[in-house]
Amino acid sequence: MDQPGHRLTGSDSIRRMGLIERYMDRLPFEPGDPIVSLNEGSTPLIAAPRLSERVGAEVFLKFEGLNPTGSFKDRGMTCAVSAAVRDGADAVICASTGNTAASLAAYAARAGIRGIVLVPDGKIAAGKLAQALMQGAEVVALRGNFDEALRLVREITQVHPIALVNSVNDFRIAGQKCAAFEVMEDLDGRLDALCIPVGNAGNITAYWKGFQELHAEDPSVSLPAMHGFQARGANPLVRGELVAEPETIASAIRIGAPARWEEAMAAMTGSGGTVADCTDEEILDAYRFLAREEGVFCEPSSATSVAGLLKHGVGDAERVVCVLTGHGLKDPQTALDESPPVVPCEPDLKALEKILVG
Ligand code: AN7
Repeated sequence: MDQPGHRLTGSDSIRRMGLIERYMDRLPFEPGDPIVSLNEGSTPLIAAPRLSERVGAEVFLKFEGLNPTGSFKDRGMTCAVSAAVRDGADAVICASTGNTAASLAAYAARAGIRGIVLVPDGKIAAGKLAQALMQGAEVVALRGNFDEALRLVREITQVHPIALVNSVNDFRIAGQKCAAFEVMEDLDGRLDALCIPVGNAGNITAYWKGFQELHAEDPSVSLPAMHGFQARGANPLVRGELVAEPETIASAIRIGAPARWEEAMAAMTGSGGTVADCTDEEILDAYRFLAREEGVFCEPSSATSVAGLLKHGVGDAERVVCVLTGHGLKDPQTALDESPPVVPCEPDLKALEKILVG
């Protein structure tokens, strides 16, 4: 557009761009492809001064809760749904602990195609269920866990023409790797360690892929150590064996059979990182700490990256990024359960003064 006033320059235009448009030269898309986007990505990297003080390193939070549906899943979903539309699909499906379901629902709505999600009955946070339903997905509540849901969607997509958009789909990984590009752009290519929650192990796989790509092109860009953290009750990578009945308050990562197992382990060992776990109590402590001390409200599963950093450390890393994968509003019930009660007050000044100043 040549109209005056409609010209955007520099970072202004980047913020208005969706992920595929911003990184098209690094993604399996061509100009002219149909793009299904909600302007995802370009999330802020927020300095965390109190956390930095506690761990004795410079720590930043990659707040993925600020994506369009409130989680990092939107990065992979813009790619997976765009590719499905390019291939002529008229339906997409996923198994989900909640966030993938919410994201699929939004992108399927945007694309005008059928969206179907299988979620573990009673085990997904209220905000995620509300999103999936409100955005018109067909929500199937499975009497089983995520791992069983993933097995079923793999099976049904073998025999019916429905596109599978779980992170077993490589377009998901391609989209999610772009978060690594953003981090390195914001930090001028210097980062020692990345802390990240691990569930189905797609995201850690994607970040590692992104970091490796940048480093291969320009060896002066750091290859950070990848530290993956799981919940104690859903810690197959820590135990080295499947967990048949995973259980944790961090419902997003209540997964016992991660699909990207080998790639995630390769990321952690190949980068000189670690895999370790945190108890639900430690995760909730980090969740409250982030909200109250840093002013950043993420969902419990996301706080696992910080819980892991606080518990296990990251060696002598000087500069650390913790990925906060989803927004706190996803799970209002846990927030209410973990907070003090409201203070009731009659509508008069004396009553209010009594409460506030004693
Ligand atoms: C907030 O939505 O698996 O290791 O079905 O929602 O890439 O699986 C969610 C995963 C971390 C783990 N934090 O990422 C799903 C789903 C949040 C998440 C993870 C998830 P992966």
